[in-house]
Amino acid sequence: MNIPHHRRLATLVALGFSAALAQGAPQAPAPDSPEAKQARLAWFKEAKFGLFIHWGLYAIPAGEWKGKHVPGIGEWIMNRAKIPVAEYEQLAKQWNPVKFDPDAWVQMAQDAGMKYIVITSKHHDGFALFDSKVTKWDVVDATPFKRDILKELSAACQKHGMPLGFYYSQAQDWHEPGGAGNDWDFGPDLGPDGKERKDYDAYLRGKAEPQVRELLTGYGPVALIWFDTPRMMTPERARRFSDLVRSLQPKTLIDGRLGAAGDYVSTGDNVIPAQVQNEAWEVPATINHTWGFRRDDQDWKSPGEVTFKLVDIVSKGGNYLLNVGPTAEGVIPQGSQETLRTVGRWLKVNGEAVYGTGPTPWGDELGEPSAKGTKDLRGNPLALPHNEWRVTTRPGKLYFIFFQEPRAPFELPPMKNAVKRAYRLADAEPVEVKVENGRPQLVVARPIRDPMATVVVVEIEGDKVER
Ligand code: H79
Repeated sequence: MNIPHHRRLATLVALGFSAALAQGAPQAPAPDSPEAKQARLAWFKEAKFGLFIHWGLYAIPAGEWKGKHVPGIGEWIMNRAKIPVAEYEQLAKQWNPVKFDPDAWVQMAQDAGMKYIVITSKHHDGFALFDSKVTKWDVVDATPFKRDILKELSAACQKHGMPLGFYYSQAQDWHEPGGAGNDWDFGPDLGPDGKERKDYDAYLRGKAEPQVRELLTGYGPVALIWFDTPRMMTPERARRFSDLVRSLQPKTLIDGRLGAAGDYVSTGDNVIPAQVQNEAWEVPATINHTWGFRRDDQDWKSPGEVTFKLVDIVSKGGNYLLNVGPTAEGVIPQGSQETLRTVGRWLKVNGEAVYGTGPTPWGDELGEPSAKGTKDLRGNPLALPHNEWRVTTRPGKLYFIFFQEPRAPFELPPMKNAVKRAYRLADAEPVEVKVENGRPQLVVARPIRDPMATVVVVEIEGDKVER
């Protein structure tokens, strides 16, 4: 029954249940209500930094098929090389990641200062990393490894108190005749008339929906479901997934790519918005140039780049979901681990400026629009980013995060609030505040710079910046 919350209350009262209500069994707000959504989002807004894991059979070819280099993102190799299903299925026989150590993965995420993990339960190739009862195309039934990877990872996450979410490709499934995306075995998704040529609903009802049910019933609390590429997701089809998630685990978040509004907005892959966004949002991003492991891509972002992106995103109100692609043996590549662990050491000292903080009260420091009319490749107005500093907030506190030594003294951006005091976050060393022409300045003693970024905490009168 889908009666709006206020109407349901009215109905209950009319039916004479008012006494029971007055005795105060509090009604949970309806899952679609803004209150329920905000409650679900509380941990997510605190977390800021998550680990994305793309792992599947594509880690075996790792960017190469029959001795040929296949360009592009590694997990797309079946599509890019037009590998027939029957041939791709043979990879499962080679899946034996003997070095898979779920505890070590969760420990690494913790060392990196990451507060949640999202793993591919099934990517576009349709292969499930869990023991699914609705298909044999899964890790337990089709491989010599025979271990339910998600079961083991979820146990490790529960042990470490790490929230775990599942990526699930609901629309594309290149293994199934009714799934979207495989035009080399099953023909195009749409006819020349634009009408659907495949029995999508048979695929959705026969595989995708039952598998999402399995994920939400067999693996403990699921922090979020990360749907992707919503091809052919009509509002009705999207609704079937959201109803399933809400009915089985009302606390589970739904990302922004289901095909209907989720709990938060997902930006494009690797796309960081230029300004503060008011809804909860998340950037899915690569640490090199691929999601699934590619042997030829060891071009890891540096710890400094990752730290800048994290702080940039957080100062705009978002979360950073940063990906690693483990090898077919089950190892997270050493170079990506080194970057993440270095970021984690910075966060251990400076995390107060990141976790649970609010966005910048200003925004001018983020950058400026370029000369009138210039657009980027996506048609968005081109921004000229500034990258000297960012600011995050808590009631009564501002965290100025410097990526370059400011040309001292650093004039604080305009606010009516008086400044009480300022100090470096890393060592609590006081920073002198001098008022010049009515504007407070930070007299930053050199050297101010941590090789990554230096945080100066500014305590102000009042909770919020008044401009
Ligand atoms: O899971 C990761 C990607 O596999 C998935 N989203 C992230 C989180 C994703 N699916 N589709 N896309 C991203 C857009 C993909 C576009 C491309 Fe291609 C794939 C460009 C190059 C390879 C398709 C094939 C378009 C051109 C060739």
